Amino acid sequence: MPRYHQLKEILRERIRSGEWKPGDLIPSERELSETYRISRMTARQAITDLVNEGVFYREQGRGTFVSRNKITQQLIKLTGFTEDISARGQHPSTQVLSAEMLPADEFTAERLRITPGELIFCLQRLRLADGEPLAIEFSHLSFKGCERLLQENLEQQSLYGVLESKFGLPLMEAEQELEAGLAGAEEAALLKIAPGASVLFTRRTTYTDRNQPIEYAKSVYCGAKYIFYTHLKREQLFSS
Ligand code: 16G
Repeated sequence: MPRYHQLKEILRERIRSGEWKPGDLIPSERELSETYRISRMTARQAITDLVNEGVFYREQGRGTFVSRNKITQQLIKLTGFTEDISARGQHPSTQVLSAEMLPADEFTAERLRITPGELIFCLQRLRLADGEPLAIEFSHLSFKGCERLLQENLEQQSLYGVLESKFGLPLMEAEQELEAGLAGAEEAALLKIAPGASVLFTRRTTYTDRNQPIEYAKSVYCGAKYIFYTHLKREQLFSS
């Protein structure tokens, strides 16, 4: 395991154990490099990664702190809810609202590149972190044998985990859209927010190998609890 990776795990553990609380200032790169006998470059890389993952945040001239209640979903690597929440040292949980085989409507069929009316696995879940509702996710899955998902306990297992380890379907990439919106009465009740509070609607199509769409998910995230983070690089137009 690379050293910066090991350091990331050590730092995460300090949050998980409760030693570091949201808002706490973490030691500087220099202090970390001395404590763990690593280079400052390695310490910097670990901290930057954890900032990108939303575990820490930086304040100009003040230092790096443990993130508060907002969850940052990074839009760089393809990760699932369980991974995102666990990476922050929080406890993810799920309530399955419905799980059934239903005929695909035209729009979903187009996303999943199947014929409208084909039976797909439809899963509606409430996602929580440390018992607090964060998102409602409505996943539509289509692959050979997807009805076997009906037998899986998706309150105790991660969907991405089941797809990859039990069904042998690697998740390779995804396209995602975000749209601002307001919570309707039903969403607000599930998310324990006021009707009309701000939410983020996301739509994600996830692909397995050979560019085959496997999941089309529509989600509603609590606007006040989420930050979506991405890292942009300017394209090098001219070579110097
Ligand atoms: C994310 C995905 C969702 C996927 C879930 C898997 C978005 C918008 N959605 O929440 O499509 O089903 O992760 O999480 O990010 P799981 O592996 O914990 O079940």
